[in-house]
Amino acid sequence: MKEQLERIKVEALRKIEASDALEKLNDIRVAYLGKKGELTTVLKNMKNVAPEERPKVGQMVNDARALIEAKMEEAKSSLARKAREEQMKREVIDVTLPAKKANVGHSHPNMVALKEVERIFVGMGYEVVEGPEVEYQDYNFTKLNIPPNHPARDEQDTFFINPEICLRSQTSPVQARTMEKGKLPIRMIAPGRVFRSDEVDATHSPSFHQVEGLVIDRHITFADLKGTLAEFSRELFGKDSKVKFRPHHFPFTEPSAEMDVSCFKCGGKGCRFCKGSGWIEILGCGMVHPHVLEMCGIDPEKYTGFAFGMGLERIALLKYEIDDMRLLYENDIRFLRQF
Ligand code: 2NL
Repeated sequence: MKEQLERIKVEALRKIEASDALEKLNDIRVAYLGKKGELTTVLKNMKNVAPEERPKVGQMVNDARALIEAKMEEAKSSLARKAREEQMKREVIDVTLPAKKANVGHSHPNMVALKEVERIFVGMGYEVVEGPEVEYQDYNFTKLNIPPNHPARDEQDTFFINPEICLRSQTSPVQARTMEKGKLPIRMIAPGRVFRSDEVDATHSPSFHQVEGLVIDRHITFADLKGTLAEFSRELFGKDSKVKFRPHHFPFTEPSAEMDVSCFKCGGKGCRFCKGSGWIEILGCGMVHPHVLEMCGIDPEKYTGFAFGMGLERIALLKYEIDDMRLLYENDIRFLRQF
């Protein structure tokens, strides 16, 4: 009996020592201490032991059980500790590593250019006004003195939603709406997206952006227009920038002109950038047609005004020396980050 107990004890302790996983320890517990385990079997066989020996053997069984249990607990906590240490090694965090940068994107060149244009006009006391991209023909054309059979209304140029409603082909309807409100004087710019049925190429897109401007007050003359737009050019392209006006025609202004700025690359001598002319066309402008004032509820006998319009993409391409408008719509962050 004694030898059997000793053998069980030694064997159990050896197995505990050798076990490298919690599940194995559990198997050992079942094999030795469980209901049908070896130590339990010894107790069950107590009837074969001489009565006077029984307390002593009982004591030995209990001692063996206590020892095995203690070793088992020890092995268990040592295994748990090892497991935790390994986990810590695996999941180590190096707090000295540089942080991952958030991918924050970049302002679009159109918006960089628009902020600059807005800064200049706001500095001269203008308000920035926005309006709907889907417009009534009435605001997009009629009130701007573009008569019903004018080619600009043609399906080829304008996207129609239905016979009365279209995608605005210019931001002028925003000015028409502002004039109609009747609060004078007006000093405003209207930036925004406009739509024309154009094929995509290096200088055209069916959706692009405009900034139009409008000033209405008593005694506004073409001199105010020239002075304002010359100052705008000096702010945008540098203080040595010169402007010139060429007669032109728009239905909504009379007289009308296109304005060129002296080439800011060559100073006007002529280079590849200005195609040798020394001048770069940047906007259209004119004195608001009396008919337009009338249709928008303003008395042309009392008030006059000037207006202008420019393509924002054109300004961005010029200012940042980008040679293809399509680059502006790809939104490749490596491209955008340059501006
Ligand atoms: C261009 C020319 C222009 C206007 C836009 C305007 C607006 C009202 C009344 C009168 Cl409400 N005129 N806008 C005037 C002249 C030229 O744009 O080449 N834009 C890209």
